[in-house]
Amino acid sequence: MVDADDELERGREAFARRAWMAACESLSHADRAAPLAAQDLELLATAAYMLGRDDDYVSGLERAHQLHLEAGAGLRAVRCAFWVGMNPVPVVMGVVNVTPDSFSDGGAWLDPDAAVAHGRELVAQGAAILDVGGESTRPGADPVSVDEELRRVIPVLEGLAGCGARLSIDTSKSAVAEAALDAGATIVNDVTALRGDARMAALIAARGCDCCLMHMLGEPRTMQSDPRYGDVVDDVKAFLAQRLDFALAQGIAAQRIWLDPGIGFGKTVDHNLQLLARLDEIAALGRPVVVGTSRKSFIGAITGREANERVPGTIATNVLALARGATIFRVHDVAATHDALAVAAATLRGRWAPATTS
Ligand code: HH2
Repeated sequence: MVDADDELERGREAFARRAWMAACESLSHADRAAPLAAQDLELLATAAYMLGRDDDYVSGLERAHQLHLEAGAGLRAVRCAFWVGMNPVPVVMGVVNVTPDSFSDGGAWLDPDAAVAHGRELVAQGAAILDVGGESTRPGADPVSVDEELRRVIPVLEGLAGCGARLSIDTSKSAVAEAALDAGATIVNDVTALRGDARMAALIAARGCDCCLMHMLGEPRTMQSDPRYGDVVDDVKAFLAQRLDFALAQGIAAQRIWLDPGIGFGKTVDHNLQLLARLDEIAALGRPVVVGTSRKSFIGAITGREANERVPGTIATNVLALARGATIFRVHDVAATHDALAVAAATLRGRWAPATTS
């Protein structure tokens, strides 16, 4: 005897399968039919996934991602990118400050041998980039001459050759950037976003290296005295869009440009938090986003912790930044951040790969 419940169940399954198939057909024909909204594409891609049609799944989500980006819907674009594996593995940029006065580790790595050993240790902990700097940007820091900056950073860059990570030079001076590129750096991290030195853009264009363009209100010496914005996220986004256009006009290739909201650079605690909460709007500019929250004072303001006790706060901000589309994470505490980001990225994707380092 046929069980009526079984038959009903089989009928429902067949109906559901036909519905999914029809949805997948629409996905395949979406180019020819009326354009689909991004959220419809997401649904159709889900249908394709359930039927094991991997190509339709990927192409549907890629198109949804693009439409979300065009509509400025950063968080939705980020979500599609994670599902389809378009979001690259998070990249940890370890900080190597060769300075006497950096806000959290000033003087610790002023000796070149100590700085090189520290950099190599950060690579062993998971840093894919080392950001070497010879001038502190903390509020009130004294300016450093070109000669002094060169004396600090060049031996360290030379000593880090072959360390297994890409080398970045954290400078606003084209003469320092040029010597650093000659010494093996392939990234210029310019906290003035090409506004500090008129020769910087042409140098980066000519050398074809990567560059990070960061937002800063005012200049380091005075930037924390009463910073004001209309809407901080809108203002920072407009600034970065304008600097991106400038860099492109100067001949720097789009794929060489990274953007950074400049956490702590002319921002109150609230400004920093709003930028992190709405980081997906910066990611919607379509370029890799760098974030530098590491040990910064807004974490101290919230937790009451000293700079060297701000690792948990740093991790919290970086994990949330990852979920909002950031890809490069500039930190002092590499081992802990690397592990947190690896687990967070695997969770966002719903997939993982075994660690290659112990
Ligand atoms: N923050 C600092 C320095 N450089 N570069 C980018 N792209 N983004 C940042 O957020 C950023 C940066 C400040 O941190 P630190 O280097 O540790 O301090 P100091 O400037 O005092 O050396």
